[in-house]
Amino acid sequence: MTSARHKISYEVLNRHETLHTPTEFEVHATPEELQDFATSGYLVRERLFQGEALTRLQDALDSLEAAEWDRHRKNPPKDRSWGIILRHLMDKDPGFLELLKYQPVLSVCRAMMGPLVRLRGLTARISFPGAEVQETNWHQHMRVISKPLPPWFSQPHAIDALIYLDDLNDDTGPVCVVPGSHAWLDRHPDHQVFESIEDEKILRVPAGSVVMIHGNLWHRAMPTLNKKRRMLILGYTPTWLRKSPHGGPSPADGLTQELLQNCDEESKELLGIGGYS
Ligand SMILES: O=C(O)CCC(=O)C(=O)O
Ligand SMILES: [Fe+2]
Repeated sequence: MTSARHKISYEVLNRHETLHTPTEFEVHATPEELQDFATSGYLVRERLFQGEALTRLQDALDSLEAAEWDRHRKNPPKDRSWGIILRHLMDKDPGFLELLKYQPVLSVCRAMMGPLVRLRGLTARISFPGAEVQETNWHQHMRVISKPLPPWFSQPHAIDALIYLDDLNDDTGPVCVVPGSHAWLDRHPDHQVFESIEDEKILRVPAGSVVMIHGNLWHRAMPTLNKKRRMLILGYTPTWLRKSPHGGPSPADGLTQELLQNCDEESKELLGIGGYS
């Protein structure tokens, strides 16, 4: 589904000429939606991917799952797990690399965090019934907040687009968020809590939908009971933060390394080369 768009411009003061920085760009959201995202910490986009665009991502993920299955399920956990997590997706299939500049997500990231952003990662989570219970505990993605907050602490921001390749329902497992929790800088979710917590909001969305969340937002995925569930996490952060540490460095022979040999300044910036002074 396309949403209303508007133009936005940022000037980067004292800008160094090697910065890519678009001066004006079109944001795939209304000013009200951005305001609401800032307050609630999440933004739902139903059926952003449809038809072939959705099938391409599903097929690419199915192939990758088949290729990496043994590695992830050699010693299956006994009673509970998150399912399988595949990492460095942009290095492994050109269909995933296409998401690097996917405007419905990237333009919103630039509108919320400034024009200088970089990829934090593209990861997949696949969960399926008939094995151990597959669900996630309450967690957040940014885990580096100091307590108490030092006067000049830089609050890290990231946006993770949760891209659902299957319907989210009670068979596959809805996702839950706590609206406003991204702004809580004085606490974190208790360890290994899987149950409902106060003020949680349960989201059920059709395949192809995207739920964008601030990296500090409290969230969990409910159990996958009856039907396989596939999702991707496309994350961005300001250029001066680092990419996700999970899964180690990008594969040396991956597609992003190949792209970096011959690409525009914007791609370099998005892949973590430059974009800061
Ligand atoms: O599967 C979901 O809905 C969310 C997964 C998640 O939060 C994660 O992998 O970090
Ligand atoms: Fe998560």
